[in-house]
Amino acid sequence: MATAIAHPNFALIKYWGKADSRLNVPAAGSISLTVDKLTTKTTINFNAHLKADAVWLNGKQLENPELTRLRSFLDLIREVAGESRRAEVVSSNNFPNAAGVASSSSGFAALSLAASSAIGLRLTSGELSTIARRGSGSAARSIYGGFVELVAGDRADGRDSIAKPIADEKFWPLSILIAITSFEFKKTGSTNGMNLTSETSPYYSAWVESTRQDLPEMRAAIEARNFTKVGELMEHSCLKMHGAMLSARPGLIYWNAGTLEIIEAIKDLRKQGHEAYFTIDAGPQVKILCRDLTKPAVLEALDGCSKVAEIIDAKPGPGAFVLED
Ligand code: 2P0
Repeated sequence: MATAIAHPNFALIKYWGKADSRLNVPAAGSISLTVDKLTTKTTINFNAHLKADAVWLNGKQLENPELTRLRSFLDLIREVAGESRRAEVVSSNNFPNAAGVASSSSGFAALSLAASSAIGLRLTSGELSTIARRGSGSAARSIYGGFVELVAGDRADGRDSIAKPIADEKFWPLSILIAITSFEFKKTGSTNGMNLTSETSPYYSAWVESTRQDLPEMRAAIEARNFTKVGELMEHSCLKMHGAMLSARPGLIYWNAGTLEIIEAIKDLRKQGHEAYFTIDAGPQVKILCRDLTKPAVLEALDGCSKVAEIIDAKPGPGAFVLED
């Protein structure tokens, strides 16, 4: 039995598309920032008397299709460890699931760590990230804290598609404000959404190719703590990804009216000299990056947005860790 904690991350350079669906290898690398306030806590108990894996998420027993996805993932870990026992998994998040707040990133990171630790697998963080990636691409990045790159790799077996730390959570204590505009479940999950985009968007190859070029620029901007460059590149990657989503057939629209209201508010703030940047994932929530100095102005601007339901006031957070008794 073991319990692990992981925090979700949001991408500064986005991942949206796979080179290999079976091995869950991304078509291009991505760069993220792990978030401190949001937490997934997962306990796993392998038990020889169990006939099948059972999973509870936020107090509710998981059913298909999510249960099948979780069982296949546990099969993968069992295969690596030579383990045959089934498991009971109890997991809880302190934030909304499946609404673009990256619950799968912390979910599969915490599960990978808890499961490997319960079985007694001794893995490096890099090895753990490749296992987490098989559950969910973004989960590989949540193994580490702070700024993290998921490298696409070029091996056919996907083993070099691994997360690597760029700078830890203390390197640059920026403010992260997450504006929640809806608590509804998203209608198209990320895996289906990215497959639809790669199969039907005429912009997809340009999206992948240009993302590869964005990666070294973002890495350098983070290392130089160049906030303007990080913010501009982050917004560009976000809008470019949503452009590819919009151009799928049928078009994928993850935004709502509240999302657009916030985008306008952030752009207005910049015109007034307050430097803040937005990014949006596969959902309607908006993540805003700013320096502490600018946080009061951003909070005031969000206060003036009629469709903001909740604001999460966060900082860069640590990587996944095992909770000792
Ligand atoms: C990201 N997202 O880089 C991008 C931006 C959402 C939009 O990674 O299919 O749940 O499980 O590997 O990791 C969400 O995708 O996808 C995601 P799968 P995942 O954060």
